[in-house]
Amino acid sequence: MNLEQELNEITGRMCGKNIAACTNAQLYNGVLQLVKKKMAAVPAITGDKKVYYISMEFLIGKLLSNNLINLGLYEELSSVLEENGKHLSDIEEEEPEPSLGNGGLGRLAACFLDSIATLGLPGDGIGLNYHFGLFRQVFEERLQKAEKNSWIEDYSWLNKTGTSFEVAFGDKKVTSVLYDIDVVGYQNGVNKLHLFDIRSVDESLVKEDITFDKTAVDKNLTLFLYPDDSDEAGNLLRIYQEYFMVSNAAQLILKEQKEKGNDLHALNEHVAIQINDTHPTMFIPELIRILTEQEGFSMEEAIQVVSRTCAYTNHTILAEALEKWPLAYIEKVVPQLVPIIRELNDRVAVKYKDPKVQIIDKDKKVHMAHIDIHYGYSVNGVAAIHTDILKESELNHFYKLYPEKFNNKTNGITFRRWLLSCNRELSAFLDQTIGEGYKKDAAELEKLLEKKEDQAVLDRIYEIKQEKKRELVSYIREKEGITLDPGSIFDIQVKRLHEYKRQQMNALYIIHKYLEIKGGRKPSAPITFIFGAKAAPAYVIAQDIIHLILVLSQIVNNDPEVSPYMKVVMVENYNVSYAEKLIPACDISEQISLASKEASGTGNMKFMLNGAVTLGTSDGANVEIHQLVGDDNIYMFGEKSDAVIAHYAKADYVSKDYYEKSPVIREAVDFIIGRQALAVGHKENLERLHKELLNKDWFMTLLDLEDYIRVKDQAFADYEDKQKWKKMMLVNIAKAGFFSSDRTIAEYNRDIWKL
Ligand code: 26Q
Repeated sequence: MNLEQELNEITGRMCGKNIAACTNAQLYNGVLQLVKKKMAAVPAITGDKKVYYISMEFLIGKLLSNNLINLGLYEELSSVLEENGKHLSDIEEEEPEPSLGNGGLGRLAACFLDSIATLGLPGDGIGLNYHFGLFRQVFEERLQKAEKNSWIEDYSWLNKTGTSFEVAFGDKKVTSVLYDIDVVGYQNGVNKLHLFDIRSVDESLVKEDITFDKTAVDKNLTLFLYPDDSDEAGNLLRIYQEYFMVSNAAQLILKEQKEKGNDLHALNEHVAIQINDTHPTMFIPELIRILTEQEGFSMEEAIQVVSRTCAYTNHTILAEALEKWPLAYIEKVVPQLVPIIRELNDRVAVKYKDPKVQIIDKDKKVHMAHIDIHYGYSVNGVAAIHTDILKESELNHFYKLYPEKFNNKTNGITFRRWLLSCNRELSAFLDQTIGEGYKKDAAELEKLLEKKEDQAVLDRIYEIKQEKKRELVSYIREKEGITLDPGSIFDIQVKRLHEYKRQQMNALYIIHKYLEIKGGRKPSAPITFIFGAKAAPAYVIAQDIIHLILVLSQIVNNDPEVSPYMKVVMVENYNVSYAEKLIPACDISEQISLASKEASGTGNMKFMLNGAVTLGTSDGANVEIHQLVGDDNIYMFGEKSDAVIAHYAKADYVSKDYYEKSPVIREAVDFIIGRQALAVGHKENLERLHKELLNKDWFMTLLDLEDYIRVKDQAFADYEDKQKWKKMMLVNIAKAGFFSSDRTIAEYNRDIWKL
């Protein structure tokens, strides 16, 4: 049977129609079944040693297009559909997007699974099967509202496994149910993403406004993913979720190892466990507990083998984001772990007196990262500067104890999704221009540098950008009801809303530009400012920043004097699918975090790969992008991380001084509570934000604002030199190879997992 016959057979069985007669929704279900069948026929990746990547988040995005590419079926299926009057792109729109992650950390886990399979390494993901995942964002009265986002339909990528375990909490027992999603490598075999659910889950617990009874843990445990600032009541539920995940993970891993006949005393020879930030840290005491209570290990033996098996990745240096749970919470949720955690703490206390490295502090809080560092064999940061800061300041007291454990693994992104799938025009052009080798060895993208003087190549890269901008314009017109000019410069900042990422600084630039145009100084080319960002529901100032951006959008777009020169859009419900449309259409990539605060960033890499030029601070992976492309192909500004760290140490940053010194800053900041803004926005939100910027500004927006304005204006002016811009685009694409997650995973394997 050929592909067309196979698909006709499936749709006939599912809905009694052939391909041509199906609706797009019916056809999506048919194609889903077809692809799942094809994946089931691909051999599993096997080997003597296997990595388990444990994570509370796997932000996998839609899977259809990626799986087709990795199976080598994209073109063939696309033609089959065309011949039947259907379009693969329409079918892709039918797929619901699972939102099983907050942002960078979750998306990284998904890119890693793709690369692990593509490199043919045995490695599975282990996480939770949230029914609603992260909330869906809608705007009402220029404020964010959260709605539930259900993604599990009758047909989905989830496969039932029949595996289930018992998990005991202090006050109840639950039974888990395991679902698997196949992860197929590019021209390679299949690994699994294991997602655990509770058998007694009850979706009807959730009310219209997405509130639910937080104490009914046996019904709610897998309903939602916690946004990164859960409230008091949510904290206990978060601990239930974390323990549920790691207890299932430990049971699954031991079951698989026993089935293979491996000796658990030599677990580290057959298994590597990667702990994705501190969220799965309780895996360590849980595995020790099971080995000692059920497998006849002595405490010493269990600690030894676990310490040789577990490795920890740190994704943040924000002190407030490091997990510290009151021992009393853990006692309430999982009393059986408390003696183990105390034992781990006592062993540390005997060896080291420094209070900074203890596991349980004087306030009886458990520092999760400290468990990972003492009882894991590897600690890695996610970009060169981030790892340096961990070693030299944030975790310096640990680095002095265990210098050999610390290592850097600069993040990466899967090129299958972030180039081949989201920008088929560019990847097809690269195929013709430098051959297809870059798909397996991303470093080959550098071959493009040989074409730097080739006018036809430069023109085509620019033309593809225009094409992607036109596509985005029609998508935004349809989704947001806003009409944009594809001839304008597309300046894009998309990422979670956080003060350290400084969306508010971008907003202040927009105010500045608006006032300039009102004053008669028109920009040389029209500019479109695009934002996309979800804010954690309890993060008040983040909500206010969204409000300000939506207010600006209203003011700017409706001002006939200004709107021919600039437009502002904040897209609703920014997610992976939206990113796939926005990133290929971007001219200027905004990466403007306060230096030292963004561990890496991965959006920066996606933009670069698609030919955008970065406007950024010396932070996270921007530093490495800068080194790769050189001064002439990036716009850097702002204080360096040393200076920022010194400001914090001396507590000498006073935002009001910057406000008072600079009329430009003052004018922009005061616009927030000016007549025009208050006519459109809410007084409470705008005044709170204004006050925050003037009296606190913890992430030093005003420190860098003037330099930001200067360098951003330069970038916009340079855009007018088309030839220069095209060359910058080319260099950025050519140098992006380093940021393939295939390179990152090869390094994890070489230095940490040793599969
Ligand atoms: C913690 C406790 C309770 C509830 C939630 C959380 C929580 C959840 C998510 C804490 C942090 C996160 C997410 C962190 C994150 O996405 N970090 C990003 O990781 C990326 C991948 O390494 C980096 O590129 C980014 O720089 C980093 O911000």
